[in-house]
Amino acid sequence: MKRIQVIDSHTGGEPTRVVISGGPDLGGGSVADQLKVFSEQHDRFRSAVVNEPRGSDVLVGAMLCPPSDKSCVTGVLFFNNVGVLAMCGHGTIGLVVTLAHLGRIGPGEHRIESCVGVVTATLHPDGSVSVANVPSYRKVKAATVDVPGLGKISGDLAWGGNWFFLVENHGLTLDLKSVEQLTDASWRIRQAVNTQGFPEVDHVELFGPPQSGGNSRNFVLCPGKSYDRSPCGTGTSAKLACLAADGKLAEGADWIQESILGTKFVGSFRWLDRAKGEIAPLVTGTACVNGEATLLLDDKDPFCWGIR
Ligand code: PYC
Repeated sequence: MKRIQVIDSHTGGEPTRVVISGGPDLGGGSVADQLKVFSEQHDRFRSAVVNEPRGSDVLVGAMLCPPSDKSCVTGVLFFNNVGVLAMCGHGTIGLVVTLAHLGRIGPGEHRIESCVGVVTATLHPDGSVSVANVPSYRKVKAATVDVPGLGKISGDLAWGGNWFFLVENHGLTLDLKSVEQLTDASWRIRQAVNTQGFPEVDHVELFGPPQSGGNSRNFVLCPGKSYDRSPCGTGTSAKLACLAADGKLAEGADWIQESILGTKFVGSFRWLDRAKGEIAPLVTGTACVNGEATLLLDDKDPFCWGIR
């Protein structure tokens, strides 16, 4: 019987399950090296932690691992119902609140090594967390793809720690009643984008008018076909890169991104390289710890390694 200690939290409604102990030995090295070993050799562990019957399609896992950069408080690997994630903004906020809950960190700045670089998270005295995310940029402006059932759809391709296709003009209403339709449309868009020149896109982000006092509302479809209940930290970073490139948001000004639930992240950016359109995004949000558990992995359980 294997025992895995986890702490659950949610960030604006989007869950994170942090693996505190009991994970596989990944052999050290950089977090990118460890992620490779994790994804190539321990995929059933990923599934056991986040998939049914212990988890659900929407759960994001975050496993603590040793950082190669010793200035970091920890390394972290992110994963979901279908595989590994390069970076996760809501998950980083959940991780920081979890480490504070465990008494491992207090208010202040904490460096965290992800597989795509070191991010700096600030735990504020009020419990909110700001994540200085990896450099973000727009790769393609207004790419048009032909989407079966939807026609021609135009969107921007941007990196914010994951690859996003960001769409403004989709003709859909961003509310919870429309989640099935939004999921179907976003999935079709992703398939079209992937087969029409942009195979790297893993997330689709639809935008609409704000409904809860923010600047904009989004719907974000994740690689495993679940939607992000939070405004998506990496998606907000990609959005900031597009706003910066279009001159629609000034350096240092706040952008309040609402999720499909109406929960909010506050984003802003600093230019890293204006000529290349590269920004340093800062995303602030809150998370609540809502569970402490020991997962039991018993090989006699027919669904020990999750339903996949
Ligand atoms: O917050 O970056 C994020 C994220 C990615 C996938 C789900 N949430």
